[in-house]
Amino acid sequence: MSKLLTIILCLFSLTSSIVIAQEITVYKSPTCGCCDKWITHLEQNGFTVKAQNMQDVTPKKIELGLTPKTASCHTGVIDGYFIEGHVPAEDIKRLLKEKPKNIAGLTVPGMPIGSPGMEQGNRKDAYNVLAMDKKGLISIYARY
Ligand SMILES: [Cu+2]
Repeated sequence: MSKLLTIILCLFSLTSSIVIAQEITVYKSPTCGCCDKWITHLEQNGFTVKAQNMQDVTPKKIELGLTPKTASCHTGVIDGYFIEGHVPAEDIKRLLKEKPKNIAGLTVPGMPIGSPGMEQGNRKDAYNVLAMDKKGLISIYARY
């Protein structure tokens, strides 16, 4: 009986932690169309999105250590990491799986054409997903 209970509790905590980890809060302007498209991309990849509309997302970005050079349109927060701009869902999943302790978040600065939520026909511009560490140092996390 107690063994069965342990198994059930384990399964329960496992599923609930997955659900929590997959929930992302996204700060964005209410009129941002590409932000909504990116949210749809995340939802299609299994994330639960809590969208928070605000007129100016800049204070949130500054609070998280983002600069004009590393910022984009919307700002997501998941599991203590920021996700800035049109970061592909795959990279967020990798981040949550690896849980690097020195990384503050991922960013795709600007709004590259062809990134998730920025589709324009067949055009795909090359872009990098950048990782920012807790001291603000940038490294390349993924190339597209
Ligand atoms: Cu955008």
